[in-house]
Parts: sequence; structure tokens; C-alpha cells
Amino acid sequence: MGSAPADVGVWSDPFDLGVTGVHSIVLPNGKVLLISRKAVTTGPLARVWDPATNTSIDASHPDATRDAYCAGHSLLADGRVLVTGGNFVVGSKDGVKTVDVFDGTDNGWSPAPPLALKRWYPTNVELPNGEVLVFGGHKEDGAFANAVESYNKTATARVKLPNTATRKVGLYPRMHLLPNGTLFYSGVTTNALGAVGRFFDPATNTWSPAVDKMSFGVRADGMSVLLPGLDEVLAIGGSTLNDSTATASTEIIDLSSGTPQWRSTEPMNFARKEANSVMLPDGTLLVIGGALGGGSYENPVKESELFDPVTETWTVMDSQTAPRAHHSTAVLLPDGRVLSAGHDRGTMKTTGEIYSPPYLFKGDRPTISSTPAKVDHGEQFTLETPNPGSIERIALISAPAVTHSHTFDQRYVDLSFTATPSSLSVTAPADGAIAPAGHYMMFLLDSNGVPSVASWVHVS
Ligand SMILES: [Cu+2]
Repeated sequence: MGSAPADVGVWSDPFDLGVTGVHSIVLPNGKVLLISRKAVTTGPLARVWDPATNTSIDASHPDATRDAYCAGHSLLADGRVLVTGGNFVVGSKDGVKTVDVFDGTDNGWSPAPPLALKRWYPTNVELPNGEVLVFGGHKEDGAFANAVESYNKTATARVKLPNTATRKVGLYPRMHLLPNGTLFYSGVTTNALGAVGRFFDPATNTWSPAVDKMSFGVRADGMSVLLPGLDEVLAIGGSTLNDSTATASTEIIDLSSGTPQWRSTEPMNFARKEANSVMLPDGTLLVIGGALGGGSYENPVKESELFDPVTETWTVMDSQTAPRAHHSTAVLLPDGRVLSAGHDRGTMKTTGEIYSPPYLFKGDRPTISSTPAKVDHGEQFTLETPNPGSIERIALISAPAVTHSHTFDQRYVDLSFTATPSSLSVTAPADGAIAPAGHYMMFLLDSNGVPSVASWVHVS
């Protein structure tokens, strides 16, 4: 493997975003909502960046007393962003109950019913019916928010789930929706909590007994990723204590097995925590940034690496310029490139960098001539493309919403299709457990693994 862009991709030079991307959310209009943390940003706390023009505009909450950060955030079924909890005060670990909805069509904020519990570092998860559960976080420093709350599909109503749902799941608990409609809590969290995974059943609001314990143990500030196929979760890096050095180890659990068990997989080439992972259109996973530690910013890792879920191997990719560890983010853009931002320390904290993966240097890209903007679950639809016979894969990727090494609701859904001489006949995801209602980037891939630019498709 050489160092040419076709082998390792290429990172751009850093450029100014005007804000530190502690939170990065790709909106259904292809722009990116970036939210910073007070004390590291002078000026607007939130901006919307347009990759097409490389310009950004102020998108802060008009009421500065509602300017939260270190919140949970996910896209609602209608494409607006539900921002839950977080905090207001610099250096505080006290949560807030504030919940707001951001609408990318007018960059406006509107209030939603507040949380019952204060939550700093909560996780949002969309269910098959479009409801959003909110798990975890701190109420105050050291006191965890263990009850679970639920927002309806439009975030106009909130209920607290019965006590059977209550469990200490820590800070930004990594939760994944499985094709059977249950949630998997992998045990990976932002704090050094534990290593035991469990299933949560939203139909009964109950937790299963322990599924298995990660072989490495606690992976504080590690990553947990639902792989394409939606049966396997990959746990990556992290550290045993928040202030200790990171591990390069990784492990996989197959949740379709009757007795799921973690098995160790090939380690990364670099130990890292506080890193980010980005599901790419070809089904590989790009890991970006992070740090070896001890602390959250120390000894940043500049080399990216790519995980191939088929061969379960890691390959070192191009190196970026800026450190991207604590409070950094990375998201897939609809054009198949990747934005890396954040890390709220140092001279490059308001910059972004763009990565062009190897597949952008392997010849012409397939194109989507036309496709419906909306499809129903299970619907067959026609996708027009100039050379249907060359298409080998069609993938939906959820709009990324990233903070603290976690991508809320991240999923990669393969679509089945048949080619006719003039078009593709494609089947939408069967139901909301495969792909909860919302906006997805749809990519075509040819036999070289080269992706099209995405078309946005609303699935409901
Ligand atoms: Cu934070």
C-alpha cells in the first residue's frame, strides 16, 4: 500500500469554520450544524456551515440563556434536530432540563417540553415508531440521571418511562437500535462506568440480564458502532480510566447469535480515545483523531485509519494537521467526503479539515439521475442512473449527529435492488426497526466501490 490518494485518501489543510465543532449534525439540506462550548468560543455558539460554498452563518439560539452544549441531539423523523439537556455553565457538570428543536429550513430554534430530569451528556435514540428515548447523563456532578424519558415523534410531548426502565447507564451511553426493535447498550460510555452490555426492550420498558462483558473491560471515551448488516457492534479504543492512556484494542459482538459474546478483533494501528468514527458509503469505517492520553487532549493521534468489516482489518490512512481529541467531531458529507472539526483547545480549535477517501481517486463516479424524495417502508421505487448494470450496492446512511465519540442513531442500511436496462428497481427498508423514519443519504456504488454523490431520501 502506497501513500497515493487512491490508497490512503487525502486531508485538506485546516480552514476556519468560525466555531468549534463540539457537536456536528448533518442537516437534510446537506449543511452542517456546528455547536461549540462556552468559554472556548467568542461570538456565536452555533453556526451552520455549507460545504458547497465553504461559508457559515450564525445559528445560535436567540435566547442566550438557552444556549446549551454537551447535550444529546438526534434528528427527528421530520428532519429537525432534537437537542436534549446539556449544560449552560462553563466547567459545570450539572445538567439542565432544557430541550429545544432546531429547524434547518429556517435555522430557527423552538422550545420542546423540558426533561423531567436534569441531564448533562445524555443519549437520544430514535425508536421504530419515531419516538425518541433519552438515556443517561448526570443530574449534578456525581449524581446520575437513571430514569428514561420519551419524546413523541414531533417532540411536542414527553413522558417519563416506568421505573422498570431505570438503570445507571452513564454518560453518553452507546445505544444501538437492532432489527428486532430492541436496543443494545454496549457498555461503552464517556465515563469509566462499566463494561457490561444489555438489551433494552421498548415494548416492555425492561432491561435484559447482562448480555456479556467487553473483553477489554471499561472503554471510557471509546466508540461503539453498529456495523452494516445491523447485527454486529464494534467497540473501539477508549481507556480504562478517563485520565489514563488509551488502548488500540477492538472487539466485536454478534447480536444475532443466541448467546452473544464479545470476541477480540485486530487492534488499530494507534491507541486512541476521544476519537470519532465515520461510516463511509462503501461500508468501511473511518476512524479519525483522538488521543493516546493521559488527559483528554494529550498526545493527539493525527493518522486516520480505515476498518473493513468484511476482512476485519485496519489500514492507516492519510494524516491530518490539527489535533482532534476531546470535544472533536467528524461527519460524512453527502458528497462522500468527511468533515473533521472541534477539539476545543489550541490555535486550530475553530478549524475544520476535509478528508477525501481513496474511493474519490478511483475513476468516474456513478450518478443518480432521479429518485423519489420520499419512500415508504417496504415500497419498491425506481431510481434512474445512466448505467444501471454497473451498480453493485445501494446504501442508506442516517444523517450523522456526532459528539463525544458517539454518532447518535448511526446506521448503514443496504437496499436490495434489481437492474433493468434503463433503471434500478429498489426496495425501501422493510420497517422502522431497520431504518427509523427520517432523512437518509442514499449512495450508489459501482464495482470499484466508488460512490455517487448522495441523494436525500425521506423514509417513513
Ligand atoms: Cu463535553
